[in-house]
Amino acid sequence: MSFDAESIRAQFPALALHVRDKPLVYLDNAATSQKPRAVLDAITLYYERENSNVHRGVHHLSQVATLGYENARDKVRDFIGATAREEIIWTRGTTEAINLVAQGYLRPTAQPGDEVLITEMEHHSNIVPWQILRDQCGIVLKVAPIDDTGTVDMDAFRALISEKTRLVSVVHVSNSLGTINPVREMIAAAKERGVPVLLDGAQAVPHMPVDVVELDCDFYAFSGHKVFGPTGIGVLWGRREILEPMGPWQGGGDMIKHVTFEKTIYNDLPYRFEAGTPHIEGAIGLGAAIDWLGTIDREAALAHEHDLERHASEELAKLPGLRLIGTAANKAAVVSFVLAHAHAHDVGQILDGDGVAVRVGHHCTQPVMQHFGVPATARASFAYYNTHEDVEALVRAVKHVSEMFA
Ligand code: 7TS
Repeated sequence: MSFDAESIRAQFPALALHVRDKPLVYLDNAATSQKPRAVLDAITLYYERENSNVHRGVHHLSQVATLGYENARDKVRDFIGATAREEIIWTRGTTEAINLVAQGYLRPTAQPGDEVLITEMEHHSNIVPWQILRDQCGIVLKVAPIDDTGTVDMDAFRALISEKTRLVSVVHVSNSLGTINPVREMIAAAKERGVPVLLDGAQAVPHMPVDVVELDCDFYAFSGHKVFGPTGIGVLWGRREILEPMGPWQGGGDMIKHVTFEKTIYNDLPYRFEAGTPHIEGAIGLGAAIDWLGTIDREAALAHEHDLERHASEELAKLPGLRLIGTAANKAAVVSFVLAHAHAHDVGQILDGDGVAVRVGHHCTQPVMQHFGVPATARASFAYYNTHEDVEALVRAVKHVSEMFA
């Protein structure tokens, strides 16, 4: 049975917009996805009928809000195959989740010379937190190189794991290249040396089913807004044995059991890492997004995205002066490219005039741009609701740019 992207599209109000008098062709899903009606309705319902602060409230509304908020945590647990709700920590997004690991897990025990291994294709949010730790504690950042297709050199990766490696932190799917990393192989290599692994799943979770137990990683981070949920909410999953001995990283309400001026007793998991009033409607909205994902055939949706990626890559590669950036054998639905005679920003602007929304720039992966010797790329990134007509509109618009700059 073929996948019915049209029936999915119909559930996303923003996809019916017109931009500059043209029907919107939304191909910026790696930056953020659009939201289905089910998510918008859940957020509206929350504010209309359930709005209250969570935890410690005896009144009705607070109990309803707490229930919705904590139910969403259970949905996330099931969504990523975790075994315990205590392992699901709400964060602002992937960025905050990685910073929590850097500051909450590694910093308290980091010694000068301890190593963190990443890859050359990381998003800045999986580079800079370790550089901050380097300035704070003298850790050493090791970087596994990529080749010219955007594939990690696995021999180099293995060779970079040493007795000083404290953590391997790698992106599951690259946002600027689309590369799907061989994370099972990477995790096995780290585990052989007893090294824990953090996966940045920001671009994996929106496309493929993820099971953290099956993956055998130790931390997994993702953002709600890239997986059809709201902005400002994300998740850090951590193995309970690792989280349990960790001290808090931020202090405030909710993360405590008892406070006196002399001594404070910190709360249990997961609340110990969730100081302050949380993003209640964000959690509820993400829970609704997970429910919504449960209504679609994700295997078929993933196959559909692969078709779109292949279609776009094949047609774009035919255009004179166009160079695809990121041609790994195993790729998600992200197509980055540069044109010989037009800067990426001009490409983005002209495409916008044709109603086609792509992202242009370094995509918060400046080392990737340095590797390929380009300042920026134009990037089309697909979601389940995109269609082959969207691909054709993209190709037409890029041809239009080529003609203008020929
Ligand atoms: N990791 C990866 C692989 C990402 O793609 C992003 C965001 C992040 C981490 C950070 O996520 P956040 O939700 O905390 O900001 N990537 C992009 C992008 O490609 N264009 O805009 C944001």
